[in-house]
Order: sequence, then C-alpha cells, then structure tokens
Amino acid sequence: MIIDGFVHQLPDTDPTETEEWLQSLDAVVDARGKTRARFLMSKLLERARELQVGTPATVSTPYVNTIPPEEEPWFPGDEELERRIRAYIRWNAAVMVIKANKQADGIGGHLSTFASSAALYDVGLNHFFRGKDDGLPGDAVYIQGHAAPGIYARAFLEGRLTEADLDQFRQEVGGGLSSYPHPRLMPQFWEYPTVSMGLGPINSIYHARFLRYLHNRRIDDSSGTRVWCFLGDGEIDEPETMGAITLPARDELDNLIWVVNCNLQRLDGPVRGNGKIIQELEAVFRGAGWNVIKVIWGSKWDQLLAQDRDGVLLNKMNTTVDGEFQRYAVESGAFAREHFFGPDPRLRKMVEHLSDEEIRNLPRGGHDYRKLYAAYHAATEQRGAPTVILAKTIKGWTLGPDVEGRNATHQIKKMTVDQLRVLRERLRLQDIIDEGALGDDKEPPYIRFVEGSTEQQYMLDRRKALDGPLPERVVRTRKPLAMPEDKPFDEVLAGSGRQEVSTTMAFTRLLRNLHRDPHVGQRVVPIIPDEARTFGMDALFKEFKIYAAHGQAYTPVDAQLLLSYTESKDGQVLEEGITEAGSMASFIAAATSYAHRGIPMLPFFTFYSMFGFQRVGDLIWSAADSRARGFMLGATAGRTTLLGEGLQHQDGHSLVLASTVPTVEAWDPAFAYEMATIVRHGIHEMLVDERDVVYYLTLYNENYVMPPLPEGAEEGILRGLYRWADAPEGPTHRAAILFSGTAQGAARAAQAELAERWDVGAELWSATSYKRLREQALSTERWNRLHPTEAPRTPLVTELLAGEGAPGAVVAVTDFMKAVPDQVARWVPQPFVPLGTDGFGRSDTRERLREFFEVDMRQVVVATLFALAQQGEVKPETVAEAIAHYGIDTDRTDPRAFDL
Ligand SMILES: Cc1ncc(C[n+]2csc(CCOP(=O)(O)OP(=O)(O)O)c2C)c(N)n1
Ligand SMILES: [Mg+2]
Repeated sequence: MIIDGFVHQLPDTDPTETEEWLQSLDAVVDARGKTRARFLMSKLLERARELQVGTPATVSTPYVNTIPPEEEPWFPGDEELERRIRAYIRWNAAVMVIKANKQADGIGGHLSTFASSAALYDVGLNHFFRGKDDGLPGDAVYIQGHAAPGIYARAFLEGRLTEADLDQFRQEVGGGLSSYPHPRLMPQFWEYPTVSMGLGPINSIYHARFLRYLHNRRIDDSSGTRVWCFLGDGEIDEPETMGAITLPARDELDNLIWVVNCNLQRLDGPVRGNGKIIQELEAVFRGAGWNVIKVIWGSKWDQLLAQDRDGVLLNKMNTTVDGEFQRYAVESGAFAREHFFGPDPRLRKMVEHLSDEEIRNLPRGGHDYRKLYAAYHAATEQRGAPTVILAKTIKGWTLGPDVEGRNATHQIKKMTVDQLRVLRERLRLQDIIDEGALGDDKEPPYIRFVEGSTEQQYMLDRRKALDGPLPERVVRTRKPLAMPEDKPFDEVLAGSGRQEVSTTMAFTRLLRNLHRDPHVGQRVVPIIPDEARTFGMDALFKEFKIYAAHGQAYTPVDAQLLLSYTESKDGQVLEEGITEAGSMASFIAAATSYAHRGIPMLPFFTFYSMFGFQRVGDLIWSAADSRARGFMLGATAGRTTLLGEGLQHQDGHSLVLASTVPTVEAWDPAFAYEMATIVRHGIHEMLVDERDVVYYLTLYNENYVMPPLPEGAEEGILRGLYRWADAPEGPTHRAAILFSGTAQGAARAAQAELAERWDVGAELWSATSYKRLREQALSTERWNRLHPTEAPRTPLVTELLAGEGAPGAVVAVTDFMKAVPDQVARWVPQPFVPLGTDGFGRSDTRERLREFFEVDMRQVVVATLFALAQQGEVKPETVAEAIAHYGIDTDRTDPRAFDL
C-alpha cells in the first residue's frame, strides 16, 4: 500500500538505518499490539513537531481533548460563583421564553440552544471578550442567533434590561426585544446579525480579514480586537459556513476564533448520527490550516483516561458514533454502564466506583468551564493561524430529561410546572425560588441578585475589568471622513466629448478619481470578485494595488506592462477571487466599519450584475440588517446589453430583486453624469446624513457619447425621473417615452422616427430609479388614505407626467423586466405601456437581442402609437400600419415563453 508516494521517489541514503526503524515498529506491533504502536507513532510525531522536522500535519487525532489536563492553565475565576451566576442566567433565559409563549401563544423562541452553550458564552464574557468602555472598539462577537434569550438574560442581571423588557421578548412591534440579533431592530444592543445559518461564520472571516486590512494599510491599529464567532454544528452544513475557511489560514488570521457548539443535533435530529461531527470538522479545519482545539470531555473523564492502560476507553470513544452518544444523553447512567462501558470487562471495571447518577453526569467538555477556559486561553495565545474550538455539549443541558438531547428539543418553548421544578433543582436554586412561586396558575418568576451581593459584584466586576458590557452597539466616530472634493466628479459630469464610452468606464474613472481625492482617497475600498478585466477595471490594479496579507512574493508575468498585476501588503483593492459571497461579506465588514470601528469607509463592490442579488441575496439582506453603508455596482447589466454570454449571464431582474430590500436604493443610470450625481449623493447620505443605506447602481458595457450634466438636472436625477428632452415642435400628437440605462438608445431613435414618420412629438424622460418613485408614491397614497378629509396629495410621478399640458400616452423602455417600470404604472393616469426584457436571456448580438425581446426602436414606436390609440388620439389602423411597415412578425412566440 502506498500512502506517501513521495518516499518511493526519493533516494534512501541509508537503507540499513531505515530497515532498523521499520523492524522496531514491526516488533512493537507484534509484542505490544497496535494501540501501543499508535501511541509511539503519535509520540514520535509530537517530537518531530517540537524539533521542527516539518512532517506533514495529521488531520485527525483520537476522540479526546486536544489540551491535556497537565497543560490546562490555572483558572483565574471563582468556579462556584460563576456556576451560580450561570444558574440565574439559565433560569431567566428559560422563563423569558416560556412567558413569551404564554402571553403570545405561538410567538416562538428557543430554550435548548442557549442551554447547551451557556458555559461557552459565560467563560468568554467573564474572562475574554473585551467591551468598548475604554473608547476602543473591543472584540467583535458573533452570537448564535438562537442563543439570544441567554444573552438577554445576562443583560438583565447586569441591569441593562428590565423585567418589562424580558416580558416583551419577540414582541418587536411594540419595541420589544428582538427575536434574534438584529442591529436594525435593536441598534444599541446587537452588532452582528447571525440567525440566517452560515452568514455569521462567513461574515466573521471577512471581518477578521478586514481588520488586518485596516491595520496593514495603517488606517487603524486593530491589533486589540479579536473576532469570536459562535456557531452550531448543524450550521456547518451551510456552504457559506465552510466555503471560505481557507482564507483565514492563508492570511494567518490569528485574530479569528470560532467556537462550534457541537451538541450533535440540529433542528430535526442528529447532525451526523452515523458519524462523528467533531472528528469530521477536526480533519477539515486542520486540513485548511486552522489551529483546532477539541473540548470533548469534562474533567471527570480525565481520571478515567489516565487509567486507560489498554486503550479500551479510547477505542470506545473513537468508535462510538454521534447517534449513539446522543442516546447516552437521554438514557440513564445504568444504560451507559451497560452499553458504553459494559461490553468490555476492563471498561466496566473502570467505572465500578461510580454510581449510575455519577455516570450520567460525567459532563461533556463544553459544560466544563475549566476546559473551556483552557481552550479560549490557548486560542488567544495562538499565533499565525485562526483557531476553531469544537466543544461537545448536550442540547437542552439542565432543562431536564424531557428536553435534553431529544430530537424535538430545538423547538421546545414551553415547560410544565414539574419541568420547572426539575430545572430549579438542577440549577440548585431551591433557596432562591420558593416552591410556592411555581404553579399552573402562576407566572414563573425572574430572579435577580440581591443588590450588592457577591454574585452581582463579581459579575459586574468581570465586565468592568473587560471594558464594559457586551454585546453593545456604539456608533462613535473615531476617525471622521469628510466629503470628497468636486474634482473627482467634475471630469465625469462634463461628459465624454466625442468619445464613446460606457457607464462602466465612466465609473472606473470616477473610482480612480476618488482614490486620488485628499479626503476620501484612503478610505475607498474597491471590492471585486475576479471580474475586473471584464469591467475594464484592471487598470486600477497598479495604482490602487491589490491587498495581499503577505505582499507579492513573485514577479508577475505582466511586470513589464504599465498596468501589471500588483499585490501589496498595503494594497487597496480587495480582489476576492471567485466568491460573490465572500465579496459580500467583505462589503459588509467595510460598510459597517463606521460602527464597529468608528471609521467610516467607502466600499464599492462591483460584480457581474447577474451574480449579485440572485446569488447572494441573503447576504444583502443581512447587510441591510447590519445597517451597512456602501455602494454595490451591478456591472454588465441588462438582458440585451451584455451581448454574447447567454441565459445564465444576462441580468434583467436584479432591479426587481433590489426593489425588495428596504434599505437598498436602486438606480439605473443611462449616462455617466447621472451615475456620478447618484454616487456623490450616496456618499453625502452615508457620510453627512448618516443614513444606513446601500446604493445599488447598474453599470452597462455599451459605448456611446456621454453628454454633459444638463443645467439643473441633479434634483430630477435624484428623485428618480426627469425630462431629458422636450418633444420636437411640429407634430400633432404628444407622447412621453421613459427610458433607463441603455434603453436610451431605442428611446432616442424612436423619438426621431415618431416625429419624422408618424406625426408624434415624444418627450424623453430618464427614469433613474423606479424604486424611489414607487416609494414616494406609496408614501403619498398612504398619507391620503389616513387623512381622508384633507386635500389629497399627488404622487410625484403623477405630477411629473400628468400635469398641465401632459402628453397623451406614456411608454417605458428598459433593459430589465417590465416589472421594473410597472412599479409606477398605477400612478400614471395616461395609457402606460412598459417594454422590457422578460424571459430567459440568450446569447446574440445586441441588435438581434433587442429585436427578440421587443425593446428596439421599432417596438418603441409601435408601443407609442398603440398607447395613443388607447387614448383615441390615433387610429388602430395606424398602429397596424406601423407594424407592417417595420415588418414585425405578429405571430411570433412571446419571448417570455419557456415551454416551447
Ligand atoms: C439559512 C437557514 N436555514 C434554516 C434555518 C432554520 N434553523 C434555525 S436553527 C436550525 C438548527 C440549528 O442547528 P445547529 O446549527 O446545530 O444549532 P444548535 O441550536 O444545535 O446549537 C435551523 C435549521 C435558519 N435559521 N437559517
Ligand atoms: Mg447543534
């Protein structure tokens, strides 16, 4: 069997010596058995590592704690006091969920996640996580969403929340505590939304990397901050969780620590019933270059392991699958004695001295705070690699036999009085909670420490020593950012002269100019997922340089070119490689830096528009929850503008998806000056008005002459619609054509054609944001509905299009789906005909695509005549005449059809 093929390819410089070593091993296996041989091999590997021989790392170790008892550091806390504090927290966490469900049946909440992870948080909060009271940002802690009740329960004991607050858990409409970590709903409390599985983990990775970026670029000293991320073992199955784990190892992010709560269960049942999740994760993370610390067994197992001379206990640990371990969590001590220890007489003997109850309570490592303390301590001492702590726990721990380890435990949110009694005993709270306080007709009480009690003082002192409470969201600008000068914008606003350019090219120019701006230059963060060349943004590589944690260790193949691929430790571009999810996580880190660091940044995340909203929509939603401020640019936008490529590439709907995110301002500029006006306004909103908004702009790759900013057009651009050209004088009929993005070409051509051939004078309007128009109209409509006796207000879009001397019909043309202009259809009183690119995209020339999707000049002309015919302004025959004139095939299949 060839395992290490390489040794066969290298010369053996001393075969006799090699043979001696091999024979020694054979002899050990023969005489002492494989267990002993394994032990010796492990010892050899350990020594080799100490001697820095450079042997390849093994990816898995036996199913025991990584840190041996003799290497556990002294535990600086008061164990008994901490246990008692935790009992109070556990009790209150359970009571708040139970009460919430009594008051508002079906409101939900979770008992078991926190019950399994209480010690994981407490050890961190008592000994490691730094707050912000010293004026610095402290640590960033991503808390498992379903553990929120425990975090509130602690904040209550610390005096940060009241009983009334706890009673309002999940009743968010009245301002109650949010179900999960939502900065949007509790902006002074939560910092990082986590509850959509997998997003917390990936965000934490890019957060840690962003801190290094700030540090290496000398924008901020981030060496005092660690990023801690708590996640579930079930959450591990999300691609977002595991998809980026090689990055922190590559970048040596020793400021990142993950704590995986391995309770072996997820929502429906076991995470790996037939396998071992901890072993699987150890191998994956070690393979990826992480420092892995397994915390599997509590201290009481140490004595048993120390007696395990034949390796039978170890063997049993190694070979028992998780499904079986979960069973031991729900069964009695006698059952474990029989089935775990029982079959082997040597094992059975090992636990002879323990009662059934003692066997049942042999705790798992994740409930043992000495073990956890040792793990956290080692993680914080680790240099040059991120750490993952795999802590084995029991889901629902302490909540009693009806809840602990049960498959249904995740969703249990009610407890009977008897179950509460068991909990009270398990937590040793009989002296605090009166028997009389529990009863079917009673609300279970919250409990507090006596004012000035040792417990209260201890708890508060610990947080004081660690610089204040956590979690806490504070927006405290440490390094302000002023608006850029006019100069970066002027060039773009002036138009392109006779040169034909695209809005993408203009944006690249603007980005370069902003980079040179004395105010914001340093804080611009261009983020690109391996697509810069597609967008013509590779020109920025040389000037901005690409961020690389270790600089550039090679001479790039294009070194001799003016625009070479330049990496640098203080590079500015985050060239993320092919990961829109990772780029989005980077974006969130930069876009929330104003809050978590007090340092506003200006992220510009430019991506293939097709691979944005539909690919990473949930991360965008999480950016909104995080109160992100930044720019997202969907380049290669439009279903007909991106010629070639095809169905999987051509985006005609990102604007529809963008319209669903409350904080996203969605823009579809046609001209460079519109784009620049919008970007400048966005920067103003983010930096000066301090609005938590994300600006989404489409960028196209079609070249045409960019006109200069028309006098006074800013206001119209920013409200979402403005008249771009008057109707030509002369024709009898009047219409309006609204265009967005590259549809300006068809609209302008149609205007000329209509005047020349069909006696229609069409005015042209640029619709820069239907979303904005719709939001405004909805507000007006709502105001009217709620103020029925007052003079009704007119939505802006109605006022603009249907005022005095209004055109007889309105046609809207877009390179996106008709649903985009349809957003305002309800408020356009004239006949309104949207033309758009519904259906699957396909590869062809622009011209043929526009013909195919019926958004070319001819279709705009026909649609305009049709709309006028609706109004009785022209005859239906005239429309038919136009159709015939342009040779439009009226029997062709609708381009929306997919079931051909
Ligand atoms: C993306 C996503 N899918 C599904 C859910 C629903 N959900 C909430 S918790 C949960 C199980 C979590 O299990 P695990 O990660 O092991 O956490 P534990 O509670 O066991 O600590 C699921 C499926 C979700 N919140 N997010
Ligand atoms: Mg779990």
